[in-house]
Amino acid sequence: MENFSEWFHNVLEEAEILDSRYPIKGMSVWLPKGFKLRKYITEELRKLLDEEHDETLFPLLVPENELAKEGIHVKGFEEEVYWVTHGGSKELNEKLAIRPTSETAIYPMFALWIRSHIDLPIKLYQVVNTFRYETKHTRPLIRVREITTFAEAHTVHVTKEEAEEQVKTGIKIYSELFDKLAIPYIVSKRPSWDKFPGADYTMAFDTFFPDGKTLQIGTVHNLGQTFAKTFDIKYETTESTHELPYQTCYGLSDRVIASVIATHGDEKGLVLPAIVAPVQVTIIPIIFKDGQEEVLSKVEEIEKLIKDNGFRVNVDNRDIRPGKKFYEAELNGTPLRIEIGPRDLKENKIVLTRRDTLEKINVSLEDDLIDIINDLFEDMTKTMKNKAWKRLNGNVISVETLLESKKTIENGQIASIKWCGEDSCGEDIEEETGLDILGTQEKTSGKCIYCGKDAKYNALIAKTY
Ligand code: PR8
Repeated sequence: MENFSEWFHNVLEEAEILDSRYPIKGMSVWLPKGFKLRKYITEELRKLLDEEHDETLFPLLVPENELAKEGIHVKGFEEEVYWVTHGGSKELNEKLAIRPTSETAIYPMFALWIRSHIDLPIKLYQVVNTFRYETKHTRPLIRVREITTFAEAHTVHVTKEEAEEQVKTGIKIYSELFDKLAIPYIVSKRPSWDKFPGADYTMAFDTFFPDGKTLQIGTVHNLGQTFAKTFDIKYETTESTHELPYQTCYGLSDRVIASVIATHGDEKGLVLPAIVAPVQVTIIPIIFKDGQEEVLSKVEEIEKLIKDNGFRVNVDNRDIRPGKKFYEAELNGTPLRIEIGPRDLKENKIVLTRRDTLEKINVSLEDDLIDIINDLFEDMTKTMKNKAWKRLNGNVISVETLLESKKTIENGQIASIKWCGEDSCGEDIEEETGLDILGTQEKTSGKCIYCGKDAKYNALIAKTY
């Protein structure tokens, strides 16, 4: 892929995922095919969250005084908030913020709901749209002003340890989702200057795009007691004292969909993991004058068999050349294509083509087609996952000097350095290289590559979106 950015825009348009010509910058229209992909991805997320969270829905608008309550939080979002100032021609008494995220909508309600320790823990989530007036260059799905798929979870706990545990659970849930989608990721702790406004600390997932840039695709924040203090959330203990609980929140966005597209796609278009593909199998009848009836009845029989086994299948019986149908199935990323023609039927077989490798597989009509499809889907996801992880792992390079790290990043790779962990040193590194410290991972020995003090962490440096 020579020019990733161009490829990405083209594939969104040609595979009819989004129409980004909507006349407001940073906002696009989900087209039916894209909407289905989005639906199946969010369904997978919901399945994972529903195991221990309840889904809710809070209002889009937040009163100015609630938004303004948490000083650090509001400062972080100050420049990104859209405001509703009028109802018709009447100026509102109090401005209403359009949620950039929902802490300030949800936590005043937590203060009303939480009375006693028996009300805890609370684990809620919602999948909504949020709005951020992003000043950086916007890109469909990657940096948008209307985040259409903002999946945010909010939890409240009695103890600090429970909140710590919940951070780990959030990381586990997101890892499971990304594994299902065959998206590779790096989990790291964001440096303090890059954490979520108001959080104690932020754990982040980054993936690696084909153009050598990393994209933050999910974050898990430990909020400590900061928001509880601000919003006066208190519970009564067994000893009848009143205490502040501990909170976490974590979120994903349209970027997950962008990552599925960017990670697996190729020059022919989308390549989708079967689990989220809008159409999983497309059957293409190859019609000649002879043997038409046999072909059509076999097509019908196989379509029914596949459908009855719970797969999303379509028959492409449009009156156009088979070549055009193949081209479209490839562009749409349909995992499996089945051609059924008179010659193959005479030989008692059909031909399957898997989208990831474009390998053709002859299948005898005596074989168990459903078993074969299940095995193929599993193998395809595994192959896609291995390929993507290999690319990520192969591009994380340990370096000893800042100059080397600069070169690594110029090469479209991620540099791993030893770092003392001190804010001032980190900020100097960023300033000198013009690059971002993504985050830190496990403790390490040796010396900081910049200041020479004892190194505390491995830090990753990358070009980010
Ligand atoms: C929170 N509160 O809000 P976060 N376009 C697309 N995706 C985006 C954009 C954007 N402009 N901005 C952020 N994201 C917390 C957690 C409730 C949930 C994505 O956290 O500000 C990023 O992938 O870190 C980010 O990880 C996620 O939204 C959550 O946003």
